[in-house]
Amino acid sequence: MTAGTQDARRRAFVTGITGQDGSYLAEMLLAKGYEVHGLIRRSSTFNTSRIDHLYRDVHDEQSNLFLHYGDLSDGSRLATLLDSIQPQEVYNLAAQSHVRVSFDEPEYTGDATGLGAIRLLETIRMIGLHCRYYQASSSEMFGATPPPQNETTAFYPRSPYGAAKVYAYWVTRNYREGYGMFAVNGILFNHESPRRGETFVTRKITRAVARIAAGQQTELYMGNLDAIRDWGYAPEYVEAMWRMLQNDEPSDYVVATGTKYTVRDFLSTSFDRVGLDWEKYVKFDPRYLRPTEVDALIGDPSKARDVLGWTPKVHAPDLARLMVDADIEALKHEGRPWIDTVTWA
Ligand code: NAP
Ligand code: G4F
Repeated sequence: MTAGTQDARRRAFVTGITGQDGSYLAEMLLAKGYEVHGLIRRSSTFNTSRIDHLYRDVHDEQSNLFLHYGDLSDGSRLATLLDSIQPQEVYNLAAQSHVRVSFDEPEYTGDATGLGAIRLLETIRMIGLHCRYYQASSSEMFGATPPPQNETTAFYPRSPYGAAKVYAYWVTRNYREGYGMFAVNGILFNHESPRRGETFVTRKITRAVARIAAGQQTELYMGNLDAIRDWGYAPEYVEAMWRMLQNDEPSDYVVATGTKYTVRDFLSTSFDRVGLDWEKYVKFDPRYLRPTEVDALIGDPSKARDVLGWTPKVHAPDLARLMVDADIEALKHEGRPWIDTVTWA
């Protein structure tokens, strides 16, 4: 079957499909019977380890996942792809998503994370595509504004990444209000999983805990342990993204657990899981500090609960434990592919 065949399956186009959220979203959409098209970057090494378990050869009649080379910096490629695929749902998850890295690569972050959104929106408008558009907005946009944060809280970004996400947020609203597009912002607070990138703080911790417990590492260098975050479980958060696009009206939603946990708390729970005292292993390294820090993010997800019927089940302590367990399991498979299993409703 070729891409975009005329059968009744709904078609979704997902940018960032090789990332944490993209992999769970693709998995969930496939479980719901969608035909999924993902944008992947050409790389000299394989970059699809999070979705390899979903992929079937394109010559397979049952294939319903299609991958296309492209980049959010390449507007003409986005136009060609969207015009040929004609998806009913577009999820823009691609971004240079690392806050610390955005201080090193501010211009590129603005291009991919900010301008990438307008390239997609303008393509959709220009080719007259009738689709629903999801923008991966972020609690990082609230930055220095104190918690709790909800849909009406003022933005005060504290990084080039946060500023780029504010731009993408506003162009999404502008295309909704100006052109009547079904375009929504999911303002997601930090969400984590065994598929989280290894340099984000939770995964850095749980991976180190597994390696220390196995005698493969002796210390862990960290930055600011006082930061407060509202950490949830990524598979639950991609369900919220999908619900936003199924609702009758387009709107913007905060997705969060409403609970707070410090980096220090996450360290303590993670080391406790293997019976170790974190203070014996963790050392400070200023290179992990940021020029401007976001001290506290705690979301108020009332609107997502009331309008979308979405509620989180996994909270930070359980999340830390499940990620430690997964990293211990992954260590046993080191050098061979391993992926966590999720049961979809
Ligand atoms: P992630 O794991 O870092 O994945 C980012 C994805 O974007 C990867 O597939 C990456 O491709 C792709 N990408 C990066 N630059 C690109 C470009 N120029 N063109 C095309 N693709 C590009 O991020 P995530 O945690 O899944 O987050 C998904 C989205 O939600 C991101 O936009 C992020 O900023 C946002 N968000 C995340 C959180 C969170 O806590 N996870 C919270 C709020 C918002 P490669 O695999 O080739 O690098
Ligand atoms: O895990 P982090 O790097 O995530 P951060 O900066 O909160 O950003 C993540 O969440 C955003 C949503 O709010 C997303 F939009 C964004 O794409 C990304 O997914 O850092 C969390 C906290 C920070 O306060 C940081 O300073 O942990 C602190 N931290 C302390 N030591 C560290 C470290 N962070 C990292 N990455 N590495 C450390 O060694």
